[in-house]
Amino acid sequence: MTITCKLLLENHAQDWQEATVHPFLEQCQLGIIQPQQFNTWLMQDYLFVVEFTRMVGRVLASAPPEHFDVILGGLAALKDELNWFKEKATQRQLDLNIKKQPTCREYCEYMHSLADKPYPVQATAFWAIELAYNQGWQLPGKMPAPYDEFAQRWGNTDFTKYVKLLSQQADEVLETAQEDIQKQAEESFLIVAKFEHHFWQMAFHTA
Ligand code: HMH
Repeated sequence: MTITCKLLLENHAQDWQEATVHPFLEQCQLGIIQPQQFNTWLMQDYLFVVEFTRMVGRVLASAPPEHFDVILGGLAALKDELNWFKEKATQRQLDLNIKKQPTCREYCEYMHSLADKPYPVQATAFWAIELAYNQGWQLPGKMPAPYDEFAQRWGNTDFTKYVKLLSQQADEVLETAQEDIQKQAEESFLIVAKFEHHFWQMAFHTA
């Protein structure tokens, strides 16, 4: 039996719920998140996205040319996103020249380690990382300003379509992957889910 993105979500519904439903997001939706906690998330996520961009560059390097269109679209969006993060940090007078918290650092190290994995594993992790933010920012429902802008960035319908394309590309290569590679893809899904859960939690560990 072949693993698919849909089956991963069904078989690990609890882990995925913890990755995408968190008091941080609920407090954004209620407009009661403490600015210091929001800013902690924002700065750590900028540092994460820098390393995530490098990971996507490595995914491109492993991908068949038929997958380039979607991945290059993702990289173009990341170019915009990195500039947007810097704008948000300037508006909030935040210094992005800070250290990564342990969870952020470990997550970035994990993304680096994916370079040594077969492409189906990389494609599955890539999809899971994007889906976590797509669903995480969408699930709470409409957010008040200034958080609506953040919810829109990852929750908008184009981003949802992009994540769907990522799942199709992952499914396509999982279908012909050997069993142990499928197993590794499943492990990477669970590792991403764990890191995503801890990443939200990091907002409450102010440095
Ligand atoms: C922690 N996961 C984390 N940050 C992000 N920006 C994404 C996923 C992206 O899409």
